[in-house]
Order: sequence, then C-alpha cells, then structure tokens
Amino acid sequence: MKKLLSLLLPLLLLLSGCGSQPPQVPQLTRVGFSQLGAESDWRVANTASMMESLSEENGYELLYENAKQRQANQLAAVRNFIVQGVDIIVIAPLEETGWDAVLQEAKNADIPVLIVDREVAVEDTELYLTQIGSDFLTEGLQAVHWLEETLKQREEPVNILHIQGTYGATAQLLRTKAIEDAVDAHENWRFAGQLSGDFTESKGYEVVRDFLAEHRDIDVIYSENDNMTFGAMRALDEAGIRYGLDGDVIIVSFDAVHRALEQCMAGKINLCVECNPLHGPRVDELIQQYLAGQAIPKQIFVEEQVFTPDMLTAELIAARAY
Ligand code: GYE
Repeated sequence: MKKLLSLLLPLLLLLSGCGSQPPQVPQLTRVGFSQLGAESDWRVANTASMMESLSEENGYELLYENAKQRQANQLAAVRNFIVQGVDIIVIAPLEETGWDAVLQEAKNADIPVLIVDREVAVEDTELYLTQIGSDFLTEGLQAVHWLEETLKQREEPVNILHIQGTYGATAQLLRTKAIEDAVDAHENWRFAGQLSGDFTESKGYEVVRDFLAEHRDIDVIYSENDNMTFGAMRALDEAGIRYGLDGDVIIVSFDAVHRALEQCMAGKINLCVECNPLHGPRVDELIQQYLAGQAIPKQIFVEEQVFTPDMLTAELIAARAY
C-alpha cells in the first residue's frame, strides 16, 4: 500500500495542480505608436482604428504619441519608445526623409519597426519590417484618368488649381506626380496655381481665399485631401464661384471621408478618390504574423475605389466606417 501511494502521489499532485505555478496572466505586447498628427478627418479615423485594434483586449499595451505635424516630435517619440524597451514600434511618418538614424537606433535595440500609411525613404530597407498603406500613385492616376474622360471633348485651355498636402509626404509626392505628369502630357492643361494646404481645412481655406482674390479663371480644383477641399469650397462660396455638377469648377478630392461623400452626393464634389484609413486590424494582423515568426511582405497596399455623385446613396455613406 505504501509503495502504491509513493507511486501515485506524484501523479495525484500533478493532477491536482498542487505545487505548480499560479495561472499565468497572458503577456501584453508593448507597442509604441508614433502618429504624425490630427490634421484631417482621415487621420482621426486612422487613429481611432489603430487604438481600437491595439487594445488591451487584443493583447496590447499601447504607448501613443501624436507628433502634431512635426517630425522632430516623431523622432523624440520613437527614441522614447526605444528607451522604454517596447516590443514593437509603429510609425505613421510625416514625411519620407530623415528616418535613417532613428531607425538604425531601433534596429540596434532589436526593436522591429512597422511603417503605416505614408512611406519612409531610407537607404537600408532592412531598417523596417514592412510598410502598409495606400497606393498613392494609383489614387492620383485614377483621378487623372477620370479628368481625362470628363474633359476629352474640350479643346480650350483647362486651368487647374492644385492644392497640395504636406510637402515631402508620400501622399503629396505621388498625388502630385500624377497630376504634374498629366499636365505635361496634355497641351491644353495648365496649372492656374499650385498651393500648399498642409492637409488641413484652415490652410486650404486660406490659400484658396488668397488665390481667388487675384485670379478667378479656374476650371478644376485638384485637392490632395478632403479637408483642404472643404476649406477651398468655403473660399469659393465666399467668392461667389459655383462649383460641382452645376458649377463652373470641377472638384476632385482625395480621401472620401463621410463629409466629402455627402458633398459628392449633393453634387458639390465631382470626384472622390478613396483613401482607406482603417489600418488598425491590418497592423494587428501583421504584428501577430511577426510574433508567430511568419514571413511578411515588404510592402502592402490596400484596395481603394473612386466615387461620383451618381454612385452614392445615403445608405451607402452611412454604412461606411469613415
Ligand atoms: O490623405 C490626408 C491625411 O497620408 C493618406 O494624410 C494620408 C493623408 C490623407 O492628412 O487626409
């Protein structure tokens, strides 16, 4: 009997859990996220999506920093994440250049970096794990293609007012490339002006208001985001210039956020080019793939489309998340 007990005891102890460790609380993955700012409706939707996905419920401890449209703030935030020894750094970079040194520091500290939304232009692409965002050149080409179709019968000059986003940001560089190439390619297309609106509504309003005080001969506004478009529309209203389907100025806008789609449905914006801000779930998935040791593609583009007034209904707009 004694012998039997001595044989069974370890087994019983094991089964009762006696002597084993208390149940483990699952470890949270610590993520440092440097967001570039809060300049637009798109950005607000993007931040919300990231916060929702990188939640404690989903296994993350999120350290979030808003750089307020200043790269120096982003560099400081990333260095702070390195000091704090986070598991992963996520950066939505303001502009493409200026990242080599800080990404090298992250690499030296063995912290992987994921780039979201805009791109970074670094010499050594091994400095980051992957980049996920929009195909900004394709967005621009979709806008240009629609303009070409719309204006194909027109032989008189086409005067384009181009409102640009933050200089040096991928979204600016590639949307600009598409329209500049198109202006070069069409004899009767020309820029009435190229203004910087820094992707904000207030700047968009100011630069267009000042521009309209001197020149009124414009046929097209090509605006690199919706918030600058809203500002431009206000300036056009004040100047008494009619735009949209029944107006004298065609409006092309990027992002397709709720407010823009509503204006498009009302015939005030002629073309909305979608830019999808919902990167949170995709970033979550990529982090999980990385943690599981799976291979990750170096660049990932999201699917996007364009909208014209005839395509839109209130239900369709309401069903969209941004
Ligand atoms: O189009 C604009 C935002 O980088 C895609 O930045 C993003 C752009 C977006 O401020 O609204």
